[in-house]
Amino acid sequence: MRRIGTAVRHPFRVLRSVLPGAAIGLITAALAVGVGELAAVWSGPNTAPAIAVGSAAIDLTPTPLKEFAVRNFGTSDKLVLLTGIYTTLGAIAVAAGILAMRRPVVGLVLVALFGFVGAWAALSRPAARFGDVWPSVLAALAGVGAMALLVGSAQAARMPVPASGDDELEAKRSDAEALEPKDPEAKDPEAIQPSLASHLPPWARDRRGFIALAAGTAGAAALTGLTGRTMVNQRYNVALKRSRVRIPAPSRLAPALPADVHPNVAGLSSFMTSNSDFYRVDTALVLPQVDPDAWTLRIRGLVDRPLELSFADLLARPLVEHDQTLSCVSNEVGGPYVGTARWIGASLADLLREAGVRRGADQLVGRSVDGMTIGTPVESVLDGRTGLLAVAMNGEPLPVAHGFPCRMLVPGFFGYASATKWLVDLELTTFADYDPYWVRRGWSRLGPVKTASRIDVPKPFAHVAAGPVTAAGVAWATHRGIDAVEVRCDAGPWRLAALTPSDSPDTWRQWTCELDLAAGLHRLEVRATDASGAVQPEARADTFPDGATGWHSVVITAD
Ligand SMILES: Nc1nc2c(c(=O)[nH]1)N[C@H]1C(S)=C(S)[C@@H](COP(=O)(O)O)O[C@H]1N2
Ligand SMILES: [Mo]
Repeated sequence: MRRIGTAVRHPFRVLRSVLPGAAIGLITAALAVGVGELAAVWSGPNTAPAIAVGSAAIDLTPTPLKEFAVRNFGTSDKLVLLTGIYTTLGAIAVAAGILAMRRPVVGLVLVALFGFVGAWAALSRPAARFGDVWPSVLAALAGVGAMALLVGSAQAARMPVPASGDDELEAKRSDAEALEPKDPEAKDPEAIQPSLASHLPPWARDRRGFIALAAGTAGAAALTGLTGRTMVNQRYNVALKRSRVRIPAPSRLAPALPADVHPNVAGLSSFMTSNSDFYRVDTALVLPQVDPDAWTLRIRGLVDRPLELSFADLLARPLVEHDQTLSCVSNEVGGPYVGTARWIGASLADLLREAGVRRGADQLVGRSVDGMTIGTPVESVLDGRTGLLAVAMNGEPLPVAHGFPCRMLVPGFFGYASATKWLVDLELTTFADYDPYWVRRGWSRLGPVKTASRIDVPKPFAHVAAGPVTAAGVAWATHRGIDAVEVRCDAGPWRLAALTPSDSPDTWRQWTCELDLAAGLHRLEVRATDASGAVQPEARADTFPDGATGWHSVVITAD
C-alpha cells in the first residue's frame, strides 16, 4: 500500500510541509474578507461576504434548527452563527491553501467559488441590488491574486510542499499523459508553478521574500478589514441622527400607572421593562441603520388612496402614548422573551382609514427595510384597539435594535404577527394571497398571544428558609387582560395570588403569593385566567407553530 508511506512520515515533517500552504490559505481568506468589508462601505454592511452568507443562512435555516438555536443560544444566536461562518471559512481556507501548494488551480478555483457563494448570498437578500455582488467579487479577485502570488513565491523559494495523498491518481495521470499527445496550450497544474513564480520580482523568490509577501498581505488584510469596518460603522450609523430626533408630546397620554404596580419583591420583573433589558428577537445579522431623513412609509395594495409618509409627516400626526406588553411566539413556558414598555406612535387604524381599506382586504402586511414581512388581521387593527406606528419606547426614540425609526405594534398578537421593526411598507392584501416570512416557514397565519404566567421568585432550584415564603411573578394575556393568577405547591389546592392593579388589558400584571413551606423539596406551579374567564391549559405545547402552552413550574428547597 502506497498510503502507508505517507502515514509513517514523521509528524513534524508532515506539519512542516503543510504549514506554508495553511498560512497562505488563512492569509488569502483574511485579505478577501478585508477587501469585502472595505467594498461594503459603498454597497452596505449586509453586502460584506460573510454577513451576506450569514443572512442567507438565517433565511434558509430549517425551523427546528432555528428553534434549537433560539433555545440554546438565545440572543447570542447571531454571534454563534458568525463564529461558525468564520470558523468554516478558516478551515476551508487552510485546506485550499494546502491544496494550492501542489495544484494552484484547485486552490484558486476554491477561492473563486467562495466569491460566487458570497455574491449569490448577497443577491438572495430581499432588498438586493445588482451592485451588492461587488464586495464578494472584489474579495474573490483579491483572494485569487494573493493566493497566486504567495504560492508562486513559496514555490520559487522551495518551501516544503505536502506530499500528494493520491499517488495512484498521479500515476494514472502520467500514464494518460503519455498516451495523449500533449497540448502545448494546456495548463498542467504543475506547469503553472514556474510561470507563477516567473512573474515575481527576484526578491520575492526566496524564503525572506515569501515571508515579506505573506506579512505584507496579512497587513493589507488587517488594514482593509479594519478600515472597512470602521467606515461601515460610521457611514451606516444612525446613532447621531437618532439622538437628534425630538418626539412631539403625545396628544393622548397613557393613564398614570397605578400606585402599587411594582410590588417590592426582589427578583420580580419590574412592571416596565427598560430598553436595555427588553428582549430582542429578529433575523437581522447586522442591525438595519435606517436614516430617518430618508425614511418613508408607503401604504398600498387594496386601498382607495395609496399614501406615502415621511418621518416628519408621521411625527406631525396626533401621537398616542400606550403601554403594551410584547411577547414572542418562540418564548418557552417560563421564558424571557416578553417585556412591557410605554410606547408612543401614530394610530395605525386612523392611517388605514385615511388610505381607505377596500372590501376583502383581510391581511395587513408590514415590510421592513431588511425584507421581513409580518401579517396582521385587518379586522383586529380596526376593532378599536390601540395599534401603533410606534416611534418612541420608554421616553426615547425607538432604539435601533427595536426598530428605529418606526415599528408596528398591535396589542394581542405575538411579535412575528404584529410588530414589524424598521417598518417601511404597509400592504393591504388577503391571507389567501400572501404568506409572510414566518408563515412560509410553517408558523401559524394568526398569532394571538396565549395566556401565560411565569414564576420569577423563587428562582428554579433556589434554597429558601422554611416557613413563610413569597412567590412572585408576571402573567399576561395581551389585549384580553388577566383576571386571576393561582399558585399551588406540590400539586396541592390552587391558591389565589394577589394581583397588582391592572394598568391596561394590553399589559402584564405582577402577582405575589404568600406560601408557608415545610422543610424539603417543593414544586411550585402557576396558572392564569384571562379576562374572558379562560384558564391557562395545563397541556404542554411546543412554541411551534403558534406559541407554547402549559404551566410554569419551579422546584425549590426549603431548608
Ligand atoms: N424587521 C423585523 N421585525 C421584527 C422581527 C424581525 O425579525 N425583523 N421579529 C419579530 C418578532 S418574532 C418579535 S417577537 C418582535 C420582537 O421585538 P423586539 O426585538 O423589539 O423585542 O419583533 C418582530 N419584528
Ligand atoms: Mo417573535
